[in-house]
Amino acid sequence: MKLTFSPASPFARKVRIAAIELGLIDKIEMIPSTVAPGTVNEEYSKISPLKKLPVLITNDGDVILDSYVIVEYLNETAGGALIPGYGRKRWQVKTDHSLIQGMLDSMLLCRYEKAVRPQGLQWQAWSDDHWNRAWTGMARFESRDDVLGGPFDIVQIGLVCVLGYADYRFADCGWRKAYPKLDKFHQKMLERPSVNISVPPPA
Ligand SMILES: N[C@@H](CCC(=O)N[C@@H](CS)C(=O)NCC(=O)O)C(=O)O
Repeated sequence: MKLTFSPASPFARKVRIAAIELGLIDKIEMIPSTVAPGTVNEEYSKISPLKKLPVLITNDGDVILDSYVIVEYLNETAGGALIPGYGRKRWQVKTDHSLIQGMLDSMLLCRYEKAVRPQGLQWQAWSDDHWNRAWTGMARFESRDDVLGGPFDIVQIGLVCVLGYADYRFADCGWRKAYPKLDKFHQKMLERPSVNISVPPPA
């Protein structure tokens, strides 16, 4: 299998953590890839018209996207327990993960607004609104003892990617002070080699 990724991507980090935990990491060739919003990037668009990473290419040559679907594929391949297979718990995990996915999307939009959009075209209220979505999402998980102390699954993995991305791109946002339970959770998660090894490198 092949995975397009960048060390900075929280979505790719989610897949990398899952692959390590599922014992599949050695079966995946990592393909460092560059995505550049606002550019044509024809080469990457041959892999996926959405021009987003990560993308998994299976041994049969099938292309799998996005990060949730890739984790689901790896989980099924390994017979893992990162996503419950049925019942109420399954829909709760999928919904919690959707919230995390939306938080990451919003954080990325904030990042692109500053780093990619030309000055003068930037829209502060829009950026503030997206940051607020991520921030209030963190507040939601701060009160979710069942997630913070629950089984290791795609929600815990996704949450650690949110917090790692906050450290990486929004270092001054003060999430640790605002959300002490998330801080404790994050510290505990960093004890896992899969989480520790995938921390984004200094920018
Ligand atoms: N829903 C996608 C989101 C992936 C995503 O937004 N990846 C970012 C990198 S962290 C990207 O490729 N951005 C390029 C772009 O939006 O043009 C997933 O879960 O895989």
